[in-house]
Amino acid sequence: MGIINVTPDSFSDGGVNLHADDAVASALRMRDEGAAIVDVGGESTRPGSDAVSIDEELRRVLPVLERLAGEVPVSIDTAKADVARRALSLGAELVNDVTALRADPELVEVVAESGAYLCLMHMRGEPRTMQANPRYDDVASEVAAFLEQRLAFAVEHGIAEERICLDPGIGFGKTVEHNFELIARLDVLLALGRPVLVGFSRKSSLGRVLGDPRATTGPLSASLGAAVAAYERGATILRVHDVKEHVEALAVAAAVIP
Ligand code: 7PJ
Repeated sequence: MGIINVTPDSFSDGGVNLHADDAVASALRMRDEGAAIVDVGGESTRPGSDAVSIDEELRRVLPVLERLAGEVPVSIDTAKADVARRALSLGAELVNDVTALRADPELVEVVAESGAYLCLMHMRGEPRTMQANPRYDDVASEVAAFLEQRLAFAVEHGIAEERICLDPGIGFGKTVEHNFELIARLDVLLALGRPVLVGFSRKSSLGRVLGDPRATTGPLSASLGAAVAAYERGATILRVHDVKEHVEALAVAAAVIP
């Protein structure tokens, strides 16, 4: 899954795809490099970020979605029912909601009626404050219990279980140690019986593990290490910025992993 942030302030690629022309070109390049889907988002959810209005989010993503329709499978990264509805009508196939259907009570119905795929992600707290001292007794079982509950909620509201993938939410209300433990213990999430998506690309925990305690991003080399480790532990969807390099690294990992 290639990442297209149509935002001025994303932590890792803020501004590069803010103009529709650039976002479309990036998405088509990612497709050509081997991405199975591109995840288009108009609201930054990095730590400390503020929400954007529906109008602003639509203004950012709709021109991009219009031009990607029929060109590449699209995921819409939004927590808003109105944005998802418009995106799905333009052909988006998956709704990536980092709030796991908690922010907008209408989103569950929009997804259920459309028959779209859905990604449910774990987040502790909200983006503005989530990195302030997150604590868990057992991060893997707490994240799994949350995702199990959100999966049940989605299914109760008419979304087919076969259409749902689960995501530990790397960096969303977690310390460096929590993020790595979640990958080490990915089997706890896989036990829920759904595909697992991991998004570690360029995240600050990678830079911190490499020795910079104030890192706000991580390098490509470290992103590739995290993606291969997650894949080896059973993740089947990797959300990444650098598609070509990840496709190559994962192709090699796939050649040695049964
Ligand atoms: C994630 C995400 C993630 C899912 C972001 C960034 C930070 N959606 N949206 N999983 N991270 N499903 O662009 O890397 O880890 S925002």
